[in-house]
Amino acid sequence: MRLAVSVLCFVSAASSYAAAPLIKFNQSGYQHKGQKLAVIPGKSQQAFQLVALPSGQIVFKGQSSETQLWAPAGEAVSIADFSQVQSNGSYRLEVAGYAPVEVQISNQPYAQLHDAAIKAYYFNRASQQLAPAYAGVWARPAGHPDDQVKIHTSAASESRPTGTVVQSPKGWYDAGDYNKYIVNSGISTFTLLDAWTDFKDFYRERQWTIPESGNNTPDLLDEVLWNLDWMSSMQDPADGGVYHKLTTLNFEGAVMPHQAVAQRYLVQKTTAAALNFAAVMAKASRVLSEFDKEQPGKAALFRQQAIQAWQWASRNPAIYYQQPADVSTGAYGDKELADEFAWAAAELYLLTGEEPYLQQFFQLAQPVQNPSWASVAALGYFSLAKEAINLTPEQRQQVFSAITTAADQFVVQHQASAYKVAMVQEDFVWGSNAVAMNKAILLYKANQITAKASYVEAMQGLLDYVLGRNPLDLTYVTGFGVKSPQRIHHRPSQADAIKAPVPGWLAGGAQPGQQDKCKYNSKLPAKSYVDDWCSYASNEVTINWNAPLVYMLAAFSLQG
Ligand code: G3I
Ligand code: 9MR
Ligand code: CA
Repeated sequence: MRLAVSVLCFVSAASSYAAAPLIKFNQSGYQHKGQKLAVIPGKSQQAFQLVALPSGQIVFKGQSSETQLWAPAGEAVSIADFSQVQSNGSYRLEVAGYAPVEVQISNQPYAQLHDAAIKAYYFNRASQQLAPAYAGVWARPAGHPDDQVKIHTSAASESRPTGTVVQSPKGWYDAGDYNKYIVNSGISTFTLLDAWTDFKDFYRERQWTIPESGNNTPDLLDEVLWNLDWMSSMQDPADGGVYHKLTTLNFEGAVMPHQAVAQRYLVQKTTAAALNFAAVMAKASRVLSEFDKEQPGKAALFRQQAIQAWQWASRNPAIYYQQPADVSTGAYGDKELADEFAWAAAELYLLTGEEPYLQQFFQLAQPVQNPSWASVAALGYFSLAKEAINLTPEQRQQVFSAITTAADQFVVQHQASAYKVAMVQEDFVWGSNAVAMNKAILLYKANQITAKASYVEAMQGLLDYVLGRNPLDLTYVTGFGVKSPQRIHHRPSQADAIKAPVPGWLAGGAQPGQQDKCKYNSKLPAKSYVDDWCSYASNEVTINWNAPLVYMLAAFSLQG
């Protein structure tokens, strides 16, 4: 809405803002054609204006909405909508009584951020030196060769008794810790492979200076292969079972990778690991079949491994992860495996074309929920919706509406929320920022099925949220925005001599569990975040949280 604002008095002295709350906006910028919202805490219907820089010309005047309460943050806010401004450039957003903020509008506001978010995986590579040519100031020696990993008692078998030494190199460290967990690696790898599937044109030529840049495989797939090679080594060739994790007995201290040298173990084969592995390897095999010349033999190997893992899981359908008494690292335990079975069945159907897998998928008929490491039903629907060409019209309808039904709920949440963000109280769990990004993926998928402006607006709202339009005025990605996390729970960032954290990492985000018992400033769900090394429950970074961020940034970059 355009308004004549004659009574406005824009205060300019910085001191007058000291106590005032800040305008919340997407600190990475807005896409020229997209929706552009800022959040103004406080009174309803505040006059605002957008001033072009450096000219100083006023290009838009408006009035914010009625104030509404956003319960997760206990904040009353109104929305300033300046979507009508579509010319690329820098602008100052001014509201009387608030510190003005500088807003960017461009075709590609997220391309650089995308490259950093995917480069984060390179920074977390195990078994490889990070050379200055690729890692800059974050160069470091190689850590964790993982060429002498021991079989833990929980994983002992006839051909590999306790203490057997095996090799399981490469892969990405899970997070701020140095262990490697199949279930979490799986969803991360899958999401990146899915980004390849959905945004091939974006990725085919795109490079971000990794050792493999310039070979004939796209950088995205080179990066993913670093982890696939590790995952591949986590299958016991004797029976097809998959070890749940490769880990030290306890978390290492805040030291660099090469200084974290405690013995590592392969721990317990589980059904969840086998199914997750089967799904990811099946998808990987299909993707890599296009690159058989560049990556000889991988597609065939991964195909065979996927099938063997599925067969193991079918013979052992209820082996849940049980943390051994002498192990205290991440559990990633999950006792609901119908979703893992359904996802793996969908991927194996797409790999082999064999009908019984598809029947199994529909028999399990899992409702679509927002994906997370423990809840993967949606992933099978995503793959079928995009790639199953032989579904009956009824089956196709079932797959499509499972996705759009979930997305429609997110749209309702978005529209009802004062912040115009589809995040409700229950979404503030460990890794809430990834909840936001996974919701955005689901909305993107729904929009591919039935294009609707409301899907795109809700996606943008979630991206805005992690990039600054949130109660903490924070871009949750290291190295970007006006204000971003400085003290992430990430061992290399904590232990190196470099002040700035390793860039491109999405912090876990606000959640009221506060399991780390650090000193928080608020108990409110959307404000329960502390930028401190101490806070592994709100300020850690992980591969499964960055993956949906990478996906969304690619999605938005392609639109520009
Ligand atoms: O499953 C229950 C659910 O039934 C219940 O309603 C809900 C209420 O809080 O809790 C659910 O369990 C949660 C579980 O995640 C599953 O979502 C736990 O409360 C919560 O504490 C748990 O958090 C996990 C955390 O490890 C602690 O185990 C995170 O999802 C997971 O991302 C995180 O992963 C860690 C690895 O263990 C180690 N590496 C770093 C990584 C990130 O911090
Ligand atoms: O550093 C660990 C982090 O990577 C995990 O996500 C987190 C939860 O499992 O645990 C962290 O380790 C902490 C341990 O659980 C308790 N003592 C303090 C450790 C962090 O310094
Ligand atoms: Ca599950």
